[in-house]
Amino acid sequence: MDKINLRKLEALNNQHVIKAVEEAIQLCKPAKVIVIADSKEDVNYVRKSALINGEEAKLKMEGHTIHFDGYDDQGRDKAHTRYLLSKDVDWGLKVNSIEKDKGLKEIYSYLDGSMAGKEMLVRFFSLGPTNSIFSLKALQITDSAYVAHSEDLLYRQGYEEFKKLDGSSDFFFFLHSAGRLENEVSVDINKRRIYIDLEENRVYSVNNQYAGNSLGLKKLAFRLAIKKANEEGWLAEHMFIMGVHGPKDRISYFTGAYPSACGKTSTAMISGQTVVGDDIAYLRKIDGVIRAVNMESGIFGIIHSVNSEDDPVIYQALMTPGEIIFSNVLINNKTPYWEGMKKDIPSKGINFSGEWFQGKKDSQGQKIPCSHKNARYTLRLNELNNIDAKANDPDGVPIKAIFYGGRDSDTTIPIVESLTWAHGVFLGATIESETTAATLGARGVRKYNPMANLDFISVPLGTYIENHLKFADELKEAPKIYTTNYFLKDKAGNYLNSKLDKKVWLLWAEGRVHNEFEALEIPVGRIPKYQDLKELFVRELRKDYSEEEYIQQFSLRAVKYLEKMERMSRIFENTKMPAAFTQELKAQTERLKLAKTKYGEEIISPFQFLDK
Ligand code: SPV
Ligand code: MN
Repeated sequence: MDKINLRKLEALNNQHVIKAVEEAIQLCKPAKVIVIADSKEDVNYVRKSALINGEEAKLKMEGHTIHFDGYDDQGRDKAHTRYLLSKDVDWGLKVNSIEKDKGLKEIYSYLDGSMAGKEMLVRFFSLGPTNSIFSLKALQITDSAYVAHSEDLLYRQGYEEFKKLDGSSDFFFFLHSAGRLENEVSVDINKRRIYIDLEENRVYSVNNQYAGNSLGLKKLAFRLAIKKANEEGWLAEHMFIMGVHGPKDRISYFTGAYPSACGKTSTAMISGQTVVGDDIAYLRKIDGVIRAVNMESGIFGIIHSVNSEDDPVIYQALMTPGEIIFSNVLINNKTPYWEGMKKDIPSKGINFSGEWFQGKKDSQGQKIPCSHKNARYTLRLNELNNIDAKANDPDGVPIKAIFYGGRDSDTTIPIVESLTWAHGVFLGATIESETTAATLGARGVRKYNPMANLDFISVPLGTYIENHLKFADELKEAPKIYTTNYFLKDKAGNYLNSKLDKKVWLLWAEGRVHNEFEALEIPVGRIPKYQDLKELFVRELRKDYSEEEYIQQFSLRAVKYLEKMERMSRIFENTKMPAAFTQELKAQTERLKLAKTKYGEEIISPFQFLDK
């Protein structure tokens, strides 16, 4: 490290930072160390480095670049993401962990010399708006300029924030090395490891580039934040935050947790609404009100099926000059193409498999699509024309409602309001979703995913749920809680709803929050009344909504729901859960059984409940 860089580091007056950097240098043995502060020149340096070292290449449109991850590095590697534990923990769910000394020894051996001949970038970020009591601080060390550049787009600058630490060790630390590269992608994928030290608030990640594995600040910081939040009585959640625009300029802020690829970003981007964040929220109780901030300031979004009809705001941004990283899409003539963009796709180009041509097959004989299903775009929220005016407010926004969205084809009603806060926590804790391409492994398998957070919960499940239950204590008014399911199908396998219908569910909930609609109480919660939806469909989508559609979508699939309750009972059988949670599970099961007996049907029309 030369004098200039050393001085930058010393100006922070923080021995813990210096020690972390020194240890990383000793271990990774970089050729050079560059400390990046908040200045434009420093940030520019990172952007340029990614182009010079070939991790990114310029595209035709000004500011756009392409980055490729390795063929086998296209999603989060759950199998090799582990907690380092020095003692046994009764998690109450399946958690991937490794004995700490053993894990450290292994990952140190992979990090040893991993930056030889490369440049080490030292970066400081704020997780959440600057000057905010919500926010945490993060030190990222990486040899990947792509990683550091992505974090510029996704997080707020934190060098000046670190000065405010006053020498304390209250920051997260992330050490990443892409490892050995060939054609600019990590090649030692069999040695890809992501190890999380919850005791030291540190994460080590090696031999990978896919942002969900490599960017410390995304899902890795999130795991550390969940633990911290639990200890301190706030919430760190896998949630969007959005401004829902009701009648007469009224804005009600909602958050929503959805497993990967279940409609979280597309809900946050519903037309006519404004977005605060699309992935991770920090929530606190302030003066009896739940307020939330986006801990990020950009979007790392799935590009598959983004097109001018279904995602006009994002599509528009992707077609406009501006700082955007495309990853794992098809490039032809320096222009990006992807599946589902509803444009003609060239028959050849470069994609995540290298030279690509229409009909190219993988080693299993499967056709390789032009873009990976988990191909992504990375951009700052302020590139979007629907960014909310309060997106960077250090006080956050007051939350009126919480959505929990799953993905199933045959059980959950499109939108249901919880009966109480505790019932809402129960609904969130029992989300199921059919697996998608955002993680490596088989797709379409139904998986239980509490609060869409299964992959990230870093405290015992019972403790995590207890923290949620307690969060409504001492509130002036608890937010209403909803579950959604955009993925119901008919017997022939066709979706029962169009992609746009979620706008109606959202605005119905916004009206409910302000006591503008009545609801129908059924065993699993409260659902909309037909007449209200009919009017909303005309108002919002100029669409005639028939009674048949309503019955198809909002009937109670009692047997399917009971099967789900059974699955949940089995899951929680041997888990220490809060009494209130167990009570909700029992009560909902009873209500379902009663209804099944009373109406004598497997599927009960909502109109039957109206008649009661
Ligand atoms: C998700 O998969 O939930 C994402 C992308 O938001 S990742 O960075 O992979 O977590
Ligand atoms: Mn996510």
